[in-house]
Amino acid sequence: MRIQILLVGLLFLIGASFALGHLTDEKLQNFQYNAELVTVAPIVDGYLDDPVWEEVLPGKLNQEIVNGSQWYESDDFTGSFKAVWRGGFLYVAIKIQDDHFSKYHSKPFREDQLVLHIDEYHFQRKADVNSYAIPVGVDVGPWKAPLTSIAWGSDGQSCEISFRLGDIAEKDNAIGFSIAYHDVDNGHLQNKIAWGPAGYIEQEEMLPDLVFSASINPNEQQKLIRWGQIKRLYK
Ligand SMILES: [Ca+2]
Ligand SMILES: [Ca+2]
Ligand SMILES: [Ca+2]
Repeated sequence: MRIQILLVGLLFLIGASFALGHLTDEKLQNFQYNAELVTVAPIVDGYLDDPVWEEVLPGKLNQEIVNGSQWYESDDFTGSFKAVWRGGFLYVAIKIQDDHFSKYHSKPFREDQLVLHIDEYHFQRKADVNSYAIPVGVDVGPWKAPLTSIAWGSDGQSCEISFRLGDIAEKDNAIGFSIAYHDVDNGHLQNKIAWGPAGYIEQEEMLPDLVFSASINPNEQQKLIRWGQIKRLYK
């Protein structure tokens, strides 16, 4: 009987320390976006009409990272992203809706911003060197590597971004990745809404994973090749 109590106590202690010490890591480990390999890269023009974007699932921006609560889609803000890879490049498409677009006027805290982290060496930590503060609707580049280009649609509600990652963009490899929207309405920062696991907050230094996956089927490849050729005729 005493042994049983001791064993139960021991198991409880192990369980508690694991849960307390690894809670966030655990959630992050189970939280990732799979970017799919595509045969023809999307055209980085800000318009998400490339067929590749129809084939892949979105990651939703539904975590408020100032207070750590779930964000529900609303007129105030709704956003999502998709990502694919091809030939050493990662392509990210972002769709946002905002009731008040506060456009770029060189005052970072008075404008809507996308804040991305891309940790290509998978240190899994946020750092200035791997973060990008991107004003909505304009390309204020040049950007530091590995970001190579950004294009916005004319309404400022969609954009495409490419990152040159070379050998890092390889099947089953993982990088640290995060994406957040800083929503300024009527001159005031209202919310920061991110793609992240439940309970994720801004102060959390760990980044979720983006994994390079490959499971394309040949029929889709045909369609994509045609689309790439057709669209280039009009460029
Ligand atoms: Ca496009
Ligand atoms: Ca808003
Ligand atoms: Ca806004």
